Amino acid sequence: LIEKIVIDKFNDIINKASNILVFAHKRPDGDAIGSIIALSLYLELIGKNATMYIPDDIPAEYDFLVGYNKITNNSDGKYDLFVSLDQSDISRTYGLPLYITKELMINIDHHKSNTYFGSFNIVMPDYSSTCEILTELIGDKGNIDIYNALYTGILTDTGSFKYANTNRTTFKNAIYLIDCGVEPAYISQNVFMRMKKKKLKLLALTLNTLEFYDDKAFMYINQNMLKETGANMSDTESITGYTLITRGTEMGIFLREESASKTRVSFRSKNKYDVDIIAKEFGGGGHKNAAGCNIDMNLKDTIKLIKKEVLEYE
Ligand SMILES: [Mn+2]
Repeated sequence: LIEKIVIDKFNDIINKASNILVFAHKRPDGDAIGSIIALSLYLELIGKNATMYIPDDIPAEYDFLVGYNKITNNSDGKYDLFVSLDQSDISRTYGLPLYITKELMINIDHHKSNTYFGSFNIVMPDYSSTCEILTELIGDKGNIDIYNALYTGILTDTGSFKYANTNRTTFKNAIYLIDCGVEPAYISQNVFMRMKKKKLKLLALTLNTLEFYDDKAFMYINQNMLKETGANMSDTESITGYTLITRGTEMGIFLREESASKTRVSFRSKNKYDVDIIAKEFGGGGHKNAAGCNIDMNLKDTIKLIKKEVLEYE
């Protein structure tokens, strides 16, 4: 449980602020989006002006959440407090106003690689998700829109309670949200059973690229596949998990061609491997079971490089 002294200080800081920018990382996932929406709606509920800032496209599967349409990539304005959510490092924030300073920044996150860049840091590596931390911070002072967003982040960051980050506390907090009115099937069906047909076609093409080496699986998306299906990069966020679904696969590597000279690499693992260590070798990071990095090389060469590195792991 988060200590009362931490919750009190959190409340104290937000109570003193009036215009608050709440932001999360590029390529936002369900936890980034859920936490940004939940906290912003909560701040508005207690009479603050909150801006939800994500400098990127927002995956469509979360459009059922109240507040989704208020997420903006425009950070112009005057703020007296910044809240960073689900980000291990501030360098992922791209395009934030230059006057942003450490003195006015709350940093709420669950990445163990967090660099404690805020003036007040609530970093809980044992928690499944940033939304789970917010569940305890907000407690019974929320409403159903807030609780739905929080449950969405817990659900997606745990892979529907499948990943190794799922523990007793995770379920306790999920049950707390259910007691507050969240209907699990409503969230699951909205997140996982409303896929756009072009995304399903992209998934089919992507699965065709799967290659297996012992207990490791490689999969990629290139720009041609996006063109062919009409899908876009924000449709590819949730595809990563498919690298791990086969029997005997312990590590999944998913590569996305961002441009002719930039490739995004996502790593996933079950229990055997700590992919955070691997991602760090390439300047990235994340968690034991989910991490990523950017490589300034084309897709083909990146695949070669990563294979060379990763196939040595036992
Ligand atoms: Mn997260």
